[in-house]
Amino acid sequence: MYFDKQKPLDIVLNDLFAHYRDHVADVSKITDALLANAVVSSQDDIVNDHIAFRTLGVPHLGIASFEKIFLAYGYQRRDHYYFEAKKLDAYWYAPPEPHYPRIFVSELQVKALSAEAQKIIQQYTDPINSDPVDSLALSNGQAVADFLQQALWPLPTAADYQRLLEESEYAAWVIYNRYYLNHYTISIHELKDGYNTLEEFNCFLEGIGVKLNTAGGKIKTSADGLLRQSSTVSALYEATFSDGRALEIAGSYVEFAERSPLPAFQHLAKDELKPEHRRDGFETNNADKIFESTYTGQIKGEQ
Ligand code: OOG
Ligand code: NI
Repeated sequence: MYFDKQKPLDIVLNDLFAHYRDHVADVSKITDALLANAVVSSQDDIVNDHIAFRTLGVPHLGIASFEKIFLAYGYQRRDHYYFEAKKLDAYWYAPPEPHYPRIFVSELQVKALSAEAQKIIQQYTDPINSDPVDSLALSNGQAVADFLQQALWPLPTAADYQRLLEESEYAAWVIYNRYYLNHYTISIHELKDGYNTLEEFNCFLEGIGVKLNTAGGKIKTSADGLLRQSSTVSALYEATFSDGRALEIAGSYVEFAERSPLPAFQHLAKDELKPEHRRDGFETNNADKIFESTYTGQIKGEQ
């Protein structure tokens, strides 16, 4: 996907994507259908709008720790978002060069959870008494890629996972899935006619049997109307817990974003439009619903 074998950022992004594609069946299913319909001629033709990660807001972890990796690679922190009901904070990061994806990183406000849920999380994270990113050689792309697949805390018990799930689906997701890539995002507006609106693309996705997140409607639209997003719902994966019990739990999903030209550039012809002419950033109300792509209600279709 990213080709400069010398650059740590390229190594990290390629490795994250390789693990994600191996794990999330919808990734290849969608790429293969786009290839079969001659919408793209390889995975590399698909523009990755952004990738996303989830973190726990406890000492030495959370956004303040995680962001160091991507700040070192030239990413810049931009807007803050707050999700009151979900007890989450997030920032997005602008890439060092336009061909790299934006990054969206969220963090659970652990202190806002019940004492019991806080205790469960702390039981796993308390032994971490220094920032794990600080001991990483960030110039070594493979070391960072390996770090992002590594467990920083012990595997939870099934009972702890289930207790967290009752109170915060996000907390349960992170305690098991850790820093795994939460989603990559196909830039819909970059595709050819017939596929480059979310209405058309969602119709194509449902035609190949992909299940979409319906929270807030299948298409989530920003207040200015210029950022529209849809996403799949996570599949269920059999996960084995530290007590040997197995449960079906949520993993990662795929997102689709359509960014329209900003008012000042709406007169430009299609072939004159560059990424910088389009709506940038994220939208709290869209994101709030996209988080639910890993929620039990969406996965089981209860809504
Ligand atoms: C992130 C949800 C928000 C977006 O593009 O607004 C998001 C998550 O599920 O962790 O991806
Ligand atoms: Ni996203």
